[in-house]
Amino acid sequence: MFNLILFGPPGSGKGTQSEKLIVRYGLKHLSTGDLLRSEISRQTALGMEAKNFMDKGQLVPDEVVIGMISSALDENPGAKGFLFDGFPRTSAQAEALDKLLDLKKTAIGVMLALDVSEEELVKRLLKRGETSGRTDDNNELVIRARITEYRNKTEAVADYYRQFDKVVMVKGEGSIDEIFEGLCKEIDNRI
Ligand code: B4P
Repeated sequence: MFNLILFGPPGSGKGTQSEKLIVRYGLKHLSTGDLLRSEISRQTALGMEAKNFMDKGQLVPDEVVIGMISSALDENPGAKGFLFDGFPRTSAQAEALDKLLDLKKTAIGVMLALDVSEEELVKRLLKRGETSGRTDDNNELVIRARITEYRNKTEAVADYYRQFDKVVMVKGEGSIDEIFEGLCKEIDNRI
């Protein structure tokens, strides 16, 4: 089983690259952003709670996302491996993920971290906001708040995996195909 984390700030291309990586490597894609948006569109109690945080550019509470990931792991017992996209986003989430994977006698193989400048992130998210209908993409103040949450709470997650020598930085600017090849090279070296 090969499990990887695709890491990076909001708008760094995690969702975009995940779609391509799961096809090439046959991994199960677990995106907490997609899972939360699905809860919102179905107007569940969890979705309504999450929306309050997401609309302000804040992270959803740890216990909510950890519970969602735990269920998703249980629902996919035969997976060849998992691609975690947008999770873990806090040190508490990282520790919880390690424990969940340990129970399944597996672990994270590598964290691939996409490196993109803040100005490029804002440009990409505002562009997506023109068509996505996502309320967290069409307001520059909310986008900046998401980047601040990333700097304050999420960046430290890379330090957590650095102690186990599992982090690889990958260039996140350039064409989607160029970035994809950079990611594949790192995976092929480890798989
Ligand atoms: P996510 O859904 O994870 O959203 P994201 O970080 O904005 O998206 P992503 O990084 O995948 O977008 P992509 O770059 O692919 O999270 C949304 C919210 O959910 C969070 O703010 C938080 O509130 C909540 N949440 C999610 N997970 C959580 C967790 N674990 N804990 C707590 N809260 C959580 O794409 C961006 C744009 O760039 C696209 O339009 C794309 O087309 C474009 N793009 C991609 N690659 C490009 C390239 N190479 N060149 C030009 N444009 C490119």
